Amino acid sequence: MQKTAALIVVDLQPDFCPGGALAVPGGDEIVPLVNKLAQNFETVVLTQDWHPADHVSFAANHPGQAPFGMIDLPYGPQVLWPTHCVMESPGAALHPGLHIPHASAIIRKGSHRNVDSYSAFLEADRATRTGLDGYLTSRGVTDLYICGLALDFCVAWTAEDARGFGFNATIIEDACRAIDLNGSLAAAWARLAKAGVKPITSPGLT
Ligand code: VGL
Ligand code: ZN
Repeated sequence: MQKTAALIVVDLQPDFCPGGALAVPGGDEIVPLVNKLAQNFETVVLTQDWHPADHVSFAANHPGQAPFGMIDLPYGPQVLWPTHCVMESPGAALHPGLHIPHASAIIRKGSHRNVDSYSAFLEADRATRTGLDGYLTSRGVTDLYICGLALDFCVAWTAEDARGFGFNATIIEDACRAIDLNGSLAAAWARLAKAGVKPITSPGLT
């Protein structure tokens, strides 16, 4: 892979894997493939979903609401999730099977109590930046390859925002798993196609 390409590994954390608080079916199955793919990239960025215990996206913080319901927040509709990826808890760690020693940055997102952040670039208020765009640009990166969890939420939002910041963006489909809540996977692919995000499978990469 050229020096201008980077791999973004989204939210590969125990809470998104079977047995975790917000388990994505088959989430842990992608770990060996992600480790292998990372060897092709000089720049690898890992992300961690990283919430305070009183985070606005947790159903438990809204009396009378149940997980997977919806509420309206000042920045728009918000899915209410089971409590997950509480900062410094074991479920919020990087997956113990991840072995990417040359990964050069870790972006933690969703740590502001009143704002969720599926995207690794922009929080859900669509205004607060994580700084990832500047990090990548200052390293001369123009092409992003994105994998991880969950395909229809954090991977999709990260890929869409990557396009918005002017990067070429490709999702490595077999190195992702999806939640698929109320048709969210099909809806995500429709938005991604519109944004110019390309899907690829890992054999097409090398
Ligand atoms: C995610 C729901 C809530 C994700 C994070 O990583 O896709 N989904 N927080
Ligand atoms: Zn979250």
